[in-house]
Amino acid sequence: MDPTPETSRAAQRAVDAQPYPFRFDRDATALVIIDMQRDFLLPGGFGESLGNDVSLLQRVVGPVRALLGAARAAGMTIVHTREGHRPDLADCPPSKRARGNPATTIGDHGPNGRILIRGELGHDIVDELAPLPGEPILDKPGKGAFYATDLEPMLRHRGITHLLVTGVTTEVCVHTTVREANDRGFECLVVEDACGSYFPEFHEVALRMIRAQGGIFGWTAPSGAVLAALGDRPAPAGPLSVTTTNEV
Ligand code: C5J
Repeated sequence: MDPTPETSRAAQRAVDAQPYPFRFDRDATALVIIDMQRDFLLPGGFGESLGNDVSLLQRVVGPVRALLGAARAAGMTIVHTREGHRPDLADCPPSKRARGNPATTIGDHGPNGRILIRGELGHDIVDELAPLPGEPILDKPGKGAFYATDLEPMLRHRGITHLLVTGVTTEVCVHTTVREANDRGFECLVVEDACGSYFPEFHEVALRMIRAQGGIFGWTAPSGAVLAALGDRPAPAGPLSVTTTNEV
């Protein structure tokens, strides 16, 4: 007999993921959207100041938007993060400002205001993914969303155990956050096409690193598979067929 009570059975979902199906309870899962800020996605911001082609990140907006709509429709917890610093830069390590010796750096003036500074236009999330009232916006000074923030108690208070992780960039803030979450016991699925990098090869390898060794940091799946799982139909009762390989 299936031991899961009928009330929670309705929330059970399974994603066709790698390295094996990712099972989660919609009510105990948060959609985490990492740093979809103008400063990373649009010209004139932090990403471009480091010499990157920011247009490469635009393709992430559509899949994240679809997931955001599905998560809202399902009443799930949604957390938006923003990387940035206080206007007085007191929380910005001097090493971070100097890194790469850019012509313009954190705190300098750009077309969207001071680069990577809280309250400036460039620091905010792109219009297409604007948070709704009630969706927490987490300002973080580092790459990881758990470092020097209240993300962990925010998730624990809501009974969140599983994360669907999206955003930019795959190998920097997404990866750091997933590693931090993994060490705290959260189960993470990284949505492949809802993450992006200025370096497509880094994106691919970063995803492989997450799901290698039987899912050393978590799972990966395309947004289509996640969207299919977020709908109204619960996962079938009983174990899913699980074949774990070391293929990445
Ligand atoms: C970077 C981020 N790449 N959000 N930040 O510096 O990944």
